[in-house]
Amino acid sequence: RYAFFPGEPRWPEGHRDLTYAFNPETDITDEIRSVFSRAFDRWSNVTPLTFELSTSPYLADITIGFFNGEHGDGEPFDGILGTLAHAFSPPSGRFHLDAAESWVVDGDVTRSASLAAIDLESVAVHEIGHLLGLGHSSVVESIMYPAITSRTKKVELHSDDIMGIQYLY
Ligand code: TQI
Ligand code: ZN
Ligand code: ZN
Repeated sequence: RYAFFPGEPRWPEGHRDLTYAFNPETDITDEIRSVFSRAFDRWSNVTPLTFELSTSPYLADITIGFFNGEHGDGEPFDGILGTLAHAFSPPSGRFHLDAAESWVVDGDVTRSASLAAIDLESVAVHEIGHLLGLGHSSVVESIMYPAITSRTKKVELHSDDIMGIQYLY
């Protein structure tokens, strides 16, 4: 079943139209932008929340960036596999991805040549759940279940994810 962070933090009532921006130091392609846009849409489809791309990482509620190793928050990335990404509970809005992963942005991850290939959209949907206040679920099929295998794609919200997010919003 779904879970929350201690104290059930969430984006406040008067702040349901959220903006997100990419760290300007990373080169973000149109394909990467559309992966994140699809991932945010999955959550906005089932909540009163909206997500709009902003060009200013200083003003945006949510900032997204790819980093290698130590990147200033005391939770260094570890190279290929291991930790893939992390996101902090509301209202932090920080969403970091390990630049060392073999991210599959476009195309079929299940047919990737790399055994370590990780589907970017699958990780984005999971991390956005954390950004909105969901912890890990015990339901194996849910997006918030804490396991992902390389070369798999899991992007559809499960009824357990939807019940969890609709409790918060
Ligand atoms: N990153 C962990 C995660 O997002 C970070 C983490 C560990 C965490 N414990 C936490 C975040 C508790 C919030 C609360 O779960 S990860 C998965 C999953 C990771 C893991 O790189 O290990 C996904 C990233 F769920 F599949 F295990 C994406 Cl989808
Ligand atoms: Zn970080
Ligand atoms: Zn997680």
